[in-house]
Amino acid sequence: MAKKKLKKAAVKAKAKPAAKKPAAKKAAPKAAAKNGNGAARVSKKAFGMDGKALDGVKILDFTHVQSGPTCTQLLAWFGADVIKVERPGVGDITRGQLVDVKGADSLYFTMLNHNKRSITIDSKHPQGMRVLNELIKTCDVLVENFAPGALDRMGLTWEYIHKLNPRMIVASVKGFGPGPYEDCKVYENVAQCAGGSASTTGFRDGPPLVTGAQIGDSGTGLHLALGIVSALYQRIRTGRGQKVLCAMQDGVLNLSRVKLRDQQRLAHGPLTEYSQYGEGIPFGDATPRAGNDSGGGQPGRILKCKGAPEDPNAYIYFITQAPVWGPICDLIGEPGWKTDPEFATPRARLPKLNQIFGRIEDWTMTKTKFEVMNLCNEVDIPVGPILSMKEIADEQSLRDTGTVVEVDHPVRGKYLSVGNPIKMSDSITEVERSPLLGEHTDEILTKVLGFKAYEVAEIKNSGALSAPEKKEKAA
Ligand code: CAO
Repeated sequence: MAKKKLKKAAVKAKAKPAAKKPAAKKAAPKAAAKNGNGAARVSKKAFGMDGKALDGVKILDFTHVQSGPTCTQLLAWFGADVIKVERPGVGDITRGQLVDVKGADSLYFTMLNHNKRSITIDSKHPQGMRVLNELIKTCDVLVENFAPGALDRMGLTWEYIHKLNPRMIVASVKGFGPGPYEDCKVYENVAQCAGGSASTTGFRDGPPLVTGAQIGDSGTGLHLALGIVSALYQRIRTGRGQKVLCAMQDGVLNLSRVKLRDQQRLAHGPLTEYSQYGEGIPFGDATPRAGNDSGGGQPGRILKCKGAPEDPNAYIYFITQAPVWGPICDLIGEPGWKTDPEFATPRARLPKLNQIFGRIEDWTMTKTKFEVMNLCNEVDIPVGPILSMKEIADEQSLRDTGTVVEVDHPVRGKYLSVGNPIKMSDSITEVERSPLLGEHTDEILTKVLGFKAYEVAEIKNSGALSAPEKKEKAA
């Protein structure tokens, strides 16, 4: 698509000058400048051969755990130079969490910190602050997800940073936005609950449920990445940085948008596409848990396939979408339901969804989930086989697209990771292993910040870059 657009722009640029020759030289840059950030030329290099989207952008990455690292990993995949600042000796706490290979960084850490460089700095040490000051002057974006107030307590207030580098964008993940809970620390499931997701997930007669997808952490990291690139874009025009804040509660609510839609619909009557409507169960005053009902207004359920329930993933998501009702009836052997007034219309079907899905399940249970998928897709019925993580890990097509990648690590060896899910035709992602703790400290001090050898020695000898235990031993 991007290729098409660029081609169009090039045609436009050529078309104008054809009328009047002397105007030809001016017209091309003008036309190109119109469509965005002022690039005055159209690259002649092949797609994927002209660098990456965020080449030249330097990120001071003060993130830890999951939400912030997800964001900076994406920026790194788009070409930004991400310099991860970690506490000496310990580093990002996830390096040592859920360890599976003794002595190696955990998968929790390695899978969230690809393509970054690591420097260890004690931000509370005067010499550490000296290095941080240089990083602030050099970088374009500071990303952090400390507990509320922690950055200020380090002395890195917005005013301080903005004075040192007016172009710097300061991007933060917090649990809550301004308000009664702004000082609270927040983890994934806290956000899922506070953002409205848990109250609407699960079955009506069971407790609220959190989801396996990390919508609070990774979801908010994604939101923050979009905020950062937008701020970078605005900076081209304004020349100045700005604060970008993503609260995890807000991020989860944004992803639960359709449930706030349903909350408002309740004022105008029952939610007819929810199974409980057909079952005659009254609605309360808040959006209920909908089990596996589809959120888009079309009845849907998860049904057993051949092998269930012994195989916990031998299931398929089946939607009785109105436009494909005919093919569904033919497939399951109920052609009469196409014209029977008791079944022929979506409205007539609503009170009978249990009966209908029961009949469809009788059919799906005679086939594997992949057989059901093939048969349904032949007649354009969308269905979703429940794929286990094992099946996903083995799926060749995901390897082919780089969505699942095998990465080599010097300590743990080969492991699987999720690559960049965003594919761009002119900014190709190469997934590189996560850094060891402090692996790039010297390189960053000298090559990025330009400290002289004697300055590096001074900073190092001060203990600002090493673990306190080591300092004590040396003394
Ligand atoms: N040098 C010196 N000190 C450092 C440092 C460094 N390089 N890096 C961090 N620290 C210090 C901080 O300054 C802070 O010290 P003070 O409390 O004395 O100011 C301390 O380490 C702890 O930081 P923290 O409060 O952010 O970490 P925590 O483990 O107590 O809390 C978390 C973790 C995630 C709950 C909290 O950071 C938070 O709420 N973050 C915002 C929301 C978020 O991103 N949550 C998602 C996490 S993933 O589920």
